[in-house]
Amino acid sequence: MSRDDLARDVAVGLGDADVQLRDLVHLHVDALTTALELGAPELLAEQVRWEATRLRGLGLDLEALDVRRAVLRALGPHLSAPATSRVRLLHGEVAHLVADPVAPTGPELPAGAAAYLRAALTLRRTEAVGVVEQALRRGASAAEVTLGILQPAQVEVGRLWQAGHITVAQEHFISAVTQTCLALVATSTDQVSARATSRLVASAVGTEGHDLGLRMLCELLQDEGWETEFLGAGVPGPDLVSFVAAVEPEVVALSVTLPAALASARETIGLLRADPACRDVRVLLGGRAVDAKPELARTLGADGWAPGPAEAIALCRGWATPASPPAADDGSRASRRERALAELVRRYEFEERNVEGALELLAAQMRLTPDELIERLAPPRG
Ligand code: B12
Repeated sequence: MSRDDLARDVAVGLGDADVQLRDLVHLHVDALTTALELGAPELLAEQVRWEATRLRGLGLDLEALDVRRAVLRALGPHLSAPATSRVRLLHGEVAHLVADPVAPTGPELPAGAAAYLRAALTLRRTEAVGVVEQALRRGASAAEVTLGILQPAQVEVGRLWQAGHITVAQEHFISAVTQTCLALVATSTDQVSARATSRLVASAVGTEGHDLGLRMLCELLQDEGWETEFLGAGVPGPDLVSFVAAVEPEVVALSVTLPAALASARETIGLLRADPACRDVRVLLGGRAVDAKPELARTLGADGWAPGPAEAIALCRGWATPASPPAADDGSRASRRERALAELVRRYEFEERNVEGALELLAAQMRLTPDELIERLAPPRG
């Protein structure tokens, strides 16, 4: 039985053949099969919590439990007795995990995020982008803009869609505005990463379409002095592997939001491990689907998991290639004196044979000690 046929049967069994409900059943079946395959009931529990709100958002008089029952009814004739028992057992574990399937209420958004979202929801794009521009002008860091304005706004957009208050079209509009704002953030982080010594390649895996969170992570790593190559979604596994082999990053960051893409994560990591050119690369896994059960990162073959940029940055620091130490005598007193003398010749056109005396003379005229003048002419290299 195909996934589509099953979704249709379940939707009909629930008395509603609505397309959106079929999407919900697709997600349910994906979470169910992945939870069984990976022994991770947490994945289905997360889906069931989400369904409670989504069903209300769709205005349907159904409980998440109705969906579980309908799925089991539709699957029944196609499953062996042991397989049916496994699904029943899984449902039991899920019921235990989902203690409180109550719809989340909207969080109190930080002021910047609220202003940004208000503007974006009412299609005032310039005003929304202006909120971010202004924050950057006032000296806000990439992390403050990304995690304090854009991320909370995006999460709230998801909640509004799930609850049926906004449409997919509105969500797309706002996400596009957020992409524009991330490009603004990038103009500041690019300057920092110009001195990078470590690289990270980032990609969403398989059919995963969510890549905004990963892009945010990349911007924040850039701001930490990493060079990041953000590939987004839809990169075939073999293409990612050859890219990684050519670029030779220290870390590959893979993002998974939907449980259905976890299998692709395992596949992609397997492909990376199988290529001798990628053997030393560390694989970092993250995203909502992994957050539901972080141990999955190891099960799927990754070297680590992080729930967000701060933890990811800490992990990546341990995997970074240390910056090469400055030339042995670069910071020494003698070499700085040499550089200062060369500056005097270049800037003030002193003759080389007189330059030692010129240093003393100039220092006295400027009411500085010779060492202070050297400090000015040849500051320590950072
Ligand atoms: C924008 C959006 C989309 C856009 C994505 C655009 C893009 N280019 O990313 C589009 C339109 C493609 C989309 C489609 C769908 N979406 Co959507 N989407 C969202 C939304 C509203 C915002 C995503 C976002 O920007 N989040 C903000 C970022 C900052 O958060 P984040 O992704 O979690 O990332 C952070 C961490 O997780 C972590 N992280 C992420 N990746 C990685 C990787 C590594 C290595 C590390 C260390 C850390 C890390 O760091 C990030 C920064 O802090 C979310 C709501 C939400 N709560 O996120 C729903 C949401 C994820 N979508 C959802 C759904 C259901 C869908 C669809 C199935 C809907 C449909 N029927 O079409 C499709 C699936 C498409 C697909 N094949 O993937 C649900 C998922 C529910 C579930 N059961 O999991 C959500 C939660 C909405 C909701 N509240 O119901 N979506």
